Order: sequence, then structure tokens, then C-alpha cells
Amino acid sequence: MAISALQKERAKYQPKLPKALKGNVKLVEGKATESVDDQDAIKELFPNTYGLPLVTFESSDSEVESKNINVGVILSGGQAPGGHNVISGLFDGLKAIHPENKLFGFLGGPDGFVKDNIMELTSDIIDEYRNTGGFDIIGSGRTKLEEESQFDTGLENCKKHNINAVVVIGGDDSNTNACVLAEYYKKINSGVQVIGCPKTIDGDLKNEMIETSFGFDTACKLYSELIGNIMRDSNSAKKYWHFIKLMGRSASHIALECALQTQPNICLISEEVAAKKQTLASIVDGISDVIAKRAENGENYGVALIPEGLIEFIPEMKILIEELNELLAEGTATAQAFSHVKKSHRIDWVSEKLSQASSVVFRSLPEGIANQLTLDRDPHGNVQVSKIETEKLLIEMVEAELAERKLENKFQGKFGSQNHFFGYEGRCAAPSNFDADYCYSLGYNASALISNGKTGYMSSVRNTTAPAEEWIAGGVPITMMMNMERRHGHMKPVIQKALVELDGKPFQYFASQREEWAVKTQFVYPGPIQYFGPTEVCDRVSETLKLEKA
Ligand code: FBP
Repeated sequence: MAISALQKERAKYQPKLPKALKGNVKLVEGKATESVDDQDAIKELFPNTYGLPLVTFESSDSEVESKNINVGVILSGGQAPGGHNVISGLFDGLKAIHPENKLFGFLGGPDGFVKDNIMELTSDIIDEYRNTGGFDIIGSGRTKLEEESQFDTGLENCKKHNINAVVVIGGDDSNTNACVLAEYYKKINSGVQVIGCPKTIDGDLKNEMIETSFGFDTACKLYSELIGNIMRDSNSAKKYWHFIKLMGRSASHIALECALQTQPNICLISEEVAAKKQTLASIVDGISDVIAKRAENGENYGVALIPEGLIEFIPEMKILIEELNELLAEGTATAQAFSHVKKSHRIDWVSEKLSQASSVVFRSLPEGIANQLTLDRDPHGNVQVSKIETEKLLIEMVEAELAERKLENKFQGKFGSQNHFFGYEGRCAAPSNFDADYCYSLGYNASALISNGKTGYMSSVRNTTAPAEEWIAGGVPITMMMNMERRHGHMKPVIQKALVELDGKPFQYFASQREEWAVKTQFVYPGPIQYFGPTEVCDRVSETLKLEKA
């Protein structure tokens, strides 16, 4: 297979490991844990995996028992840079424990686990994928592992291949399910352990013990490079406002991190919009104010960052979306009736069925967006927010607002716009040094958790703003991160999703700077991710992590 010159050179990179994981490793048990909330309910649901102690690893002088273990690995959900390094770290860790140990990959995500779609990952295969982006080594999928029948079939498949442990590389939902699987396997004494790894570019799987999910660092650096390039174009041509939507499903961590790296004129943070109960009209007003202010200074250009999930955080839109979800839920009589309505009558038809307030909001939306809201739904019947072109919605509404201001002589500038959506561009980028090292350590660490008999734990690598040598490796019981939440009408145990904290240091710093960034042009151009050169450039951690740990 042809590979690029950079890929060839990068294949030689040996990811850094924490000192604690080098050579012989000793497990140190810490304090027993409690779930973050709803302790009684979680304890009842997880009698076998609740309250386990935190564990850390230390390097040890004494020989460690060499063990025969076979492991199966699953990639779950959206791609995130560094997944291949988790797998190569896991592979190297297992081989260091015993050269005969085997690693299997379940193909195409959790589906492969249930359908016994599996392949052994040999060193030839692993070597091809070291330090590369993507999940293509075994593929990923979004099938949810939540039924006991799936667990039983998965177990049969594990037994067939002599697999003693399963590693689930996924986000909050996949790790929640990994915990349910661990509990079930322990309850029935199956002898199969389950370990999770924190993955998602969205950055919303983090807490006291998990400093960041892998992939966030690389994806944000890549988007920031692109944003910086656009900023420079905007600053050169001086004729466009660029509205850039950034992936991240609900949380605004990606938008915030990119703002910290590039200093745009505008960056919306969904969590703030919700907290201040901002309406769509007031958001449009705020954006228009910045555009008008810059126009007064003769600057008819700029850059605005918009988080992907914004629309669901705007109170009146949230209500509208909920009403639409109900109205158009699969299998309902209304959904059935809607499917027979002529395209040109759909907006009127839907408006009549909504509450008065939602009908007003729905009718105020540009036609294209209103139609999108009635169409793209996921298998649960929810609107797929990533498909709603919020950046175009805002451009259209800002255009209308500025036109009105012009009529009233309140705006003399020009408004030319360009829209962008950055998401898939970053999910499979070659991992930054940070993600390459972090992922390799997470995988290597998972092998140590397995050889120490742990189950129901998430691989955890902390102290990540220090040099990799000093990182703290260990495991966190997944039940510790859980609370009860209402999902699809039922109370369920889930890992708490981390949204942007408005009293946290990253947001606070952004809020203290944004007025200056809005009016003055203080763009920062981060440039591409670097692999060769000074450590300040190559091993830079995210601004979010830097501020959180400052
Ligand atoms: P995960 O949470 O599974 O890591 O996926 C994250 C994400 O990239 C979101 O940012 C985005 O909204 C979504 O996946 C897109 O999903 P899909 O790949 O199915 O289009």
C-alpha cells in the first residue's frame, strides 16, 4: 500500500509512556469509591462493580507474574484521532506481559462482538497502523450493547476464541454500556473482564479522574489550523464574514478550545445560551451588534464560531424540537399523516399542530431550516442536530436584521458571508504527539488493568499537562462516574456528560477576552500540527487542559 513520506517517518515514532508503566508494574489500591450521585440506586443496579477502589500503577523492582491473556477490542461510535494507538499500546502491553498473548479486533464496532466478526491483530497489522488516524484497522459502529441477549452471544464468542477480556473504546454511552456488561459478566461468573477507554473528539467524557477524552486534542488543533487559515484570508480580503460551525454534538468544548487557540471575533457557547435563556432573536442581535461595531471601524469582515449543538440549547428551539419529535415520532398517526402531505404544504401543516409559541418560532425560521427540522431524524426519532445548518440559519437571520438596521440608518457597513462546517475533517487526522502518547498509554495501561484482574474500570491516565514520563496511570471504577438520568422516558444509570462549565477557567478566560477579540482583530494563526521540532511546538497540550490544570 502506498503511504505518504510523512506517514513513513511518523510510523517510526515511539509514543512516550509514563514511567509507571515501564518495566515491571505494581498495582496500588486506593480508596473505595462512590458514584457521583444517586448512590443508592447505582449501588443496587451494580452490586458487583460498585464501590471498587481507585487503582494506580507504580514501577516495581520485583518480577511480575507472566500471564496468558487474550483480549478482544471494540471501537465504538464516531472516529477520534489516536484510536489506532490505543490498540497498538494494548497490543504492546499484552506482549510485554507474555509474548504468546493475543489481541483480537471485533470488526465494525459492537456489532462484530455480537456477530462474531473478528480478526486476530498480529504485529504486521499493528505496525501498519501505528501513529495513524482513523479507526479503519477494525472499523467502528454505533450499535448499542445493552441487551442481555447480546451479552450472552458476545460471551459465547469470547469463549470460542479463548478471550478473557474485552476492551471497549468509546464515549460516555459506550462506556456506560461497558459497565453494564462488566456487571453482568461478573454476576454470572463468566470469567470475562471488561475495561473501557475514554474516546470522543467532543471532549464531553471527562471528570475528576479522566482529564480528557482522546481525539479532542488533535481534532481541535486541526480545526484551529483551518480557522486560522480562514482568519488570515478574511484579514487579507477584508470582505467576508465567515460563519464556522464546529462539531461536538451537544457540548461546546470544541468551539471553546478553538476560540482559545485562535481568538475569533465571535464564539457562541451553547451552555451560556441555555443558562442565560437567550432567544434566537437575541443571539442574532448580539452577532449583528459585533458586525455593526466592526463596520464602524471600516472592518466589514470577521470570523464567528458556532457550536454544532447550539440549536438545542436555545430555549424556544428546544421546546419546538421536542414538539416536533413527538409530532413526527415513527409509528404515530401524525407521522403517518405527515408523510402524505405535499412538500409545499408541510410547513403550514406542521405549524397548525404546534403550540402557539412554537408555531410562531417555526414560522419565523427560514424555509430551508424549517423543512430540515421536519425531515432528518435518527433511529430514536430525534432531530439530527449535526444536519441542521445552524451556520446558514444565523447568516440568513443576521442578513435580515442588518438590512432592517440599514433602513433605519443604524448600519452603514456591508455584510458578505461564507459558511463552513468543520467536523469530519478532524475526526481521522493523524494524532498529535499528545494524542499519540496519551492513547498509547491508555491502551498499555488497559493491559495492566486486565493482567491485574480488574473489570468495570476505565483506563485512566492523569497529570497530562506534565511531561509524559510523569503521567499517573491507573483505573477508575466506571460506576464512580455514574448517576441516574431520564433517557427515552426511563430513569437509567449513565456516565455524566461533561458540558462546558461556565464557572470553569477555560470559559472564564474566554469571557474575559471576548469583547476585545470582537472589535479588535487579534486573530492567532496556530498553523498545522507539528511532529518534528521543539517540544513547545510538538508536545503542546490543549488550552482547555492548560487552563483547567493551571
Ligand atoms: P462520538 O460521541 O461517538 O465520539 O461521536 C462524536 C461525533 O463526531 C459528534 O461530534 C457528531 O455530532 C457525531 O459524532 C456525528 O455522527 P456521525 O458520525 O454518525 O455522522
